[in-house]
Amino acid sequence: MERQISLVKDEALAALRGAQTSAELEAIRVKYLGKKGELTLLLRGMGKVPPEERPRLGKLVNEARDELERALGEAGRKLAALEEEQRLERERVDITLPGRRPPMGHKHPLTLVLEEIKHVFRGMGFDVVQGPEVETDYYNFEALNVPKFHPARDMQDTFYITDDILLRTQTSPVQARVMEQRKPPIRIIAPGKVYRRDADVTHSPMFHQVEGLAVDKHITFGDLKGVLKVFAEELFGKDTGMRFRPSYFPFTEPSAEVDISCVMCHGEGCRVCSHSGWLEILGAGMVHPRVLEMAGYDPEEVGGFAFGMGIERIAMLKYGVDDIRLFFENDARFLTQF
Ligand code: 2U9
Repeated sequence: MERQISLVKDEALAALRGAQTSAELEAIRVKYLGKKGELTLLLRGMGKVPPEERPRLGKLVNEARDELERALGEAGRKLAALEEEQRLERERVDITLPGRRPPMGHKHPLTLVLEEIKHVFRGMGFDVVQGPEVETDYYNFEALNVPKFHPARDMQDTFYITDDILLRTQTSPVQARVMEQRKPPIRIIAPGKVYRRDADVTHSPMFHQVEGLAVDKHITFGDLKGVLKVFAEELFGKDTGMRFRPSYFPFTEPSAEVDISCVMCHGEGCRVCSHSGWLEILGAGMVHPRVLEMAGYDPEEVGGFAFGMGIERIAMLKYGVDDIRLFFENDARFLTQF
C-alpha cells in the first residue's frame, strides 16, 4: 500500500510536468483527485487496511493528496499566465499605425463654378436673387416679350404642367418679378435650375443658368461689355479674348452672342473650338423696351442690359469636360477630380 501511494503520487507529478494546457491539468486533477480518482480511491480503501496501519497510511495518502493539490495549483497559475501572455500576443494591436482617414466630401463642380460666378458678380455690385422653378406662362414668356405662337413656347421645347403653368425654361422670370417689385437702379443675377425638352451630350432636360440684369438711367452697351469682360477674365484668365456677334432674342435689342478665345488653344484653332479659335459662352443684349414697359418702367427714362449663360457649359469649358451627363451621374471617379 505504501509503495502504491508513492507510485500513484510520482505518476501524477510526472503527468503534471508534461501538461501543456489548462484542460490537460484538469484531466489530471480528475484522474487522481476526482470522485473516482486514484488517490481518492486509495483513501476510501483505508477501511480494508489493518486498524494499526490506518493512521500512518492515511497520513501518507493525505500528504500525497496535499502535495498534488499544491503542484496542481502552481502549474495552473503558471499555465494561466502563459496562456494570457499568448492571448495578448495574438491580439496585439500596433497603436502607432496611422488611422484610416474617412473619405472627405467634395463640392460638386457645378457648385464650385456657380460660387465663382457669384463671387465675381457680387464684386461688381450685383445681388443674387432666386425664384420659383414652377412658373406661369406670363413670367416665363409674356413678360419677356416672347409672344404667343413663338417657337420657344412649343410643347416640343417646354415642359407644361397646365396650359398656363410650366417648368421655367430660363431664369429670366425671376428678374421680371424683381423688376415689378423694385425701382431702378437694379443690378441682379439669378442662378438656378431650368428645364427644356432636350437631351444629348451637350444638352440635359434640367440644367443651370445664371442670368444677369442691370437697369438704370444711362446704361449703355459699353457697360455690358465691361461687365462681361471682367467676368470672362476672372473666370478664364486675364489674357482671355472676347468678341460679340450680332444675334436675336425676343427680350433684348440689340442682342449678341458672346465668344471667348478658345480655352484650349488660345485662339490658334483646335478640335474644341472647331478650328475657329472662339467658344460661345453666353448671350446678352440691351433689355427690350417692351420688357421694361411690362415691368412698369418708362423706356425713355431707364435702360438696361441683360445676359444669360448655362453653368454646365461654363464648367465644361473651364474643366475640359466633354459630356454634360457626367455632372448628373454622381460617379465619384468623376466628382472627386475637382
Ligand atoms: C430680363 C430681360 C432680359 C437674359 C438673356 C440670354 C441673352 C441668353 C442663353 C444663354 C445660354 C440661355 O442657357 S442658355 O441656353 N441666354 O442668350 N439671356 S439675354 O435676358 C433677360 C433676362 C431678364 C428681365
